[in-house]
Amino acid sequence: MIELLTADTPNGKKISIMLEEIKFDYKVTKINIYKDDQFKPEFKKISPFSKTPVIIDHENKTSLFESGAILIYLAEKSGKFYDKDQRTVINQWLMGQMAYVGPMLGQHHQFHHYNPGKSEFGEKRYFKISKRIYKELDERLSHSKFLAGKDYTIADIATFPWIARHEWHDIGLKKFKHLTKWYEEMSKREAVQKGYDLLNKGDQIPKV
Ligand SMILES: N[C@@H](CCC(=O)N[C@@H](CS)C(=O)NCC(=O)O)C(=O)O
Repeated sequence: MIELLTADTPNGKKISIMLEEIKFDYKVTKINIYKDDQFKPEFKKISPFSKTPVIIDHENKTSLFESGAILIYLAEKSGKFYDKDQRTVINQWLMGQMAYVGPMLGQHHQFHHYNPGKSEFGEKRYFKISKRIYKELDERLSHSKFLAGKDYTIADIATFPWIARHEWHDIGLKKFKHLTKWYEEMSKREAVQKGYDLLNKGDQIPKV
């Protein structure tokens, strides 16, 4: 059994979507990052940067932090969404999500959604970078069905929950027709819908 310790955020939803996709038995333990649960000593033991998500694989008593590393672990364990012959390409799109797409959109959330009016520089900077990311993903998806090629992979799973925050981004997802097509295709998947509702509260994937 896999225990997913997380807050209900895009990084957490990556893992619940993956667990639904591979049909592993799992349970979610909620970490309340707004009440500093992530800094508790027992959590820091398995998450040295005090970040969610983390998983514990109770079958072999292994714990993992960093959502990209967790996706790779689950993909290798299940043999799904990480084809051996495609790994060079999948890794690039996965690392790009981890190092660029997620952190930049995350900053855009901070300045534009949570703290508007506090820093003109921050708001402008991350708005511009976020628009650029939409354009770059749209361009990639104009000639590739999924991010890493013709198959749905962990790179798509990692990116989807960030684009699912499109209403917060105020960029206008529908202006990006290839990104929209990819988003709508992924939204139709039952596992994506179930995993998106990480805490079973009835959370629906935002429509375009
Ligand atoms: N690169 C990390 C980022 C994780 C991350 O930023 N987690 C946030 C929630 S989405 C968090 O735990 N924040 C609490 C804090 O920084 O104190 C991953 O992808 O796992």
